Amino acid sequence: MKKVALVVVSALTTLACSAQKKVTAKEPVYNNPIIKDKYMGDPAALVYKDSVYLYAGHDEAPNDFNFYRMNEWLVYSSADMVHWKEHKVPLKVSEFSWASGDAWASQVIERNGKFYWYICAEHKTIKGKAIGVAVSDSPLGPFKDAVGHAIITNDMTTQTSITWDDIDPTVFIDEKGQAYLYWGNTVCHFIKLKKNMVETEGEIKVVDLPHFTEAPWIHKNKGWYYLSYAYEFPEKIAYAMSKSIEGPWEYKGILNELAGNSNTNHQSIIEFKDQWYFIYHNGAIQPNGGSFRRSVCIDKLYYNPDGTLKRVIMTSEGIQN
Ligand code: FUB
Repeated sequence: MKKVALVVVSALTTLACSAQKKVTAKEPVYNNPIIKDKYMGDPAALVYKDSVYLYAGHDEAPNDFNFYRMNEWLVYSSADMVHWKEHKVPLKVSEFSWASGDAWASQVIERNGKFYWYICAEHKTIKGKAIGVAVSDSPLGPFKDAVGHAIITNDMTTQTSITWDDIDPTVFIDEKGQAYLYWGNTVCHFIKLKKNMVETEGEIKVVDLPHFTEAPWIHKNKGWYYLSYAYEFPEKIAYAMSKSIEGPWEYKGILNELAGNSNTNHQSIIEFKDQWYFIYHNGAIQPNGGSFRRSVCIDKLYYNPDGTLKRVIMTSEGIQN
């Protein structure tokens, strides 16, 4: 009898232990890409009040179509960088009467309670890409064309003969209240914006950056300006630093390596609740993801004590709670 009782007790102990193991084993959570039911590229994030708003171009190319098909931009919001809420489509290329298509890279910025959305699209009558601006009273839109015409067109920039050098706008307002528009492909341009945010001021200037392809993004931390950009093609992300937004910029090196399964990478850099984030796209969603069916990912960004940036570590886990 005693022997039977011993066997039963030992079997029960083994069972209890394995049950305990099952309870404590943690399932991995893969938060990258952050949105898995839709393709999108060119993430541009805006921190406003207690939320982050993420704007991206909707990649609508069918699986057998190997170029961009993009007619609208999307917006998502989050209060913790982990859970993202999709909102109604806030802006379509058709809003711009001067544009014929291509909802390429863009950025939204807030000034005096209004939200200005700088976009690039193909121009109907001036051959090539152009930059326009839409405005709204809410970060979620609806956005309306602010001026009825493009503010930068291909005929204004003559450094290269390509017709797609006027793309990828990014805007930054410095501490004196001066707004700057940076943009470009092959050549990186910038110009001042008037306080009304819809008119340019002065002349277009050029920044010389090694292997500049496109996707400039400006951010500032502890007295340093950072100009990150897509480097070479297929694209890595590199960056330069300066004490002034007008330069001179000192090249600092590669910030992010090639993004998986996508020849573009396109970053956005923000600080939210005391943490810096690097937001980018890749072609991770299988089986049909790729350069024209992209997905947005987020990983943390860290600084070295001298202000330079640590190389981004792209992860599947992304941002965890
Ligand atoms: O999304 C179309 C183009 O691809 C963007 O304008 C570039 O930055 C690249 O990501």
